[in-house]
Amino acid sequence: MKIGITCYPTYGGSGAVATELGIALAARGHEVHFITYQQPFRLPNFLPRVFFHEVEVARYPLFEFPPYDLALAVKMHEVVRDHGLDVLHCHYAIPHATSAWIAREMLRESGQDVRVVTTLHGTDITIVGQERSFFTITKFSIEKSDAVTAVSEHLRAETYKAFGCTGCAVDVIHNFIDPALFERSTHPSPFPDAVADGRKVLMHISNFRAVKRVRDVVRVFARVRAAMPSLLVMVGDGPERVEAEDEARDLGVHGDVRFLGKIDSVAPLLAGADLFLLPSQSESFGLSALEALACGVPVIASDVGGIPEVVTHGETGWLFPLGDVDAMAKAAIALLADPAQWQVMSAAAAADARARFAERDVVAQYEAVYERTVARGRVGAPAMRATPVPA
Ligand code: GMT
Repeated sequence: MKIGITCYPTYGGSGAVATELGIALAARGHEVHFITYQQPFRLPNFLPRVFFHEVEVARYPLFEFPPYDLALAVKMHEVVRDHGLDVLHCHYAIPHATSAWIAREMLRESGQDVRVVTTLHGTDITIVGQERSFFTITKFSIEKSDAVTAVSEHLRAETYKAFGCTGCAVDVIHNFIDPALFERSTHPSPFPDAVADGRKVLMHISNFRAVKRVRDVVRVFARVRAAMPSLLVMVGDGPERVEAEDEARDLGVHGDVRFLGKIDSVAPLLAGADLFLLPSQSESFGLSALEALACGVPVIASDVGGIPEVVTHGETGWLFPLGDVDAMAKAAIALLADPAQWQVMSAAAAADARARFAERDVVAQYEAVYERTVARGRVGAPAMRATPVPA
């Protein structure tokens, strides 16, 4: 099939998933066209059957906010028209699903059609989509999609609850990992000095937005550091990085915290970690936690959103109430002080990540959605129950 993929190409889980999906689809013989405002960060320069179409937004002094969604719709229309795409797969509903709907309507004018598949990733439903300025267009665009998927059961339930689309068939297709890439034994230790000093390595990876609660990451680490020689590696960057750096200085542990900034390839880093921390306020899935598990790194996280679908409490990690840094630290200390239990949990993490979230199995689920959607043609999505616009 010929598949267009639109996503946020910048550092973040939805862009990573969309890009890895496109690469996997091309490897399976499909033709994949990325339609985004810049090359996705995980997309290597050249791959057979993979194409990149840059969305350019004209600037004009009258525009306080250049209409990216319109420019995206135009590029989608052009790429479908010129390359005969079967499907436009939009990752993150806002504004991608709306742009795809506009493109499909424009194509219809010239007798051409395309199927629109929308994958809901998280804050498009739980935060941004529920903003008054986006709610009705998000609901409309989900309803107009030919197929809708969500990355977790939790997010599907949130979609039904917030947008009232009980008539819509939202499929759950979890995020995935490439087992070969996230194989711990294939990567040399990235922290030989820490290993040599007998220090445990704790890690956090995110886009450092408020929802990730990076201050809690540092607070948990400070308690672990007081109990044993350890190092905290913070990967990524974003608005809360300064807060985390301040917290590290305030708690007197900044000498044992390394802020690496944005790193595209995280597998070599995760292969050197002993524990992964994800104390998020909200998380529809937690791709970084899955990537850690795949590298045999147990995860300590907050018991929120879709995280319990990824981390199995007591088997592949530990889940605690939001903000309970004392409980998180206590469990971290106990695990890191018990090599035998760590080994058991590490092996269970790597095995479970491969059993439930392997690329091969999950990509096949997306292929099945494309095939079903193309074969079925476009049927009107069942009407959604009217739900009040949030105050
Ligand atoms: O929803 C967002 O804020 C963006 C998105 C991202 O690009 O990081 O994160 C969401 O999508 C990821 C990939 O599906 C999930 O692993 C994250 O849990 C989810 N973030 C939230 O729900 C806060």
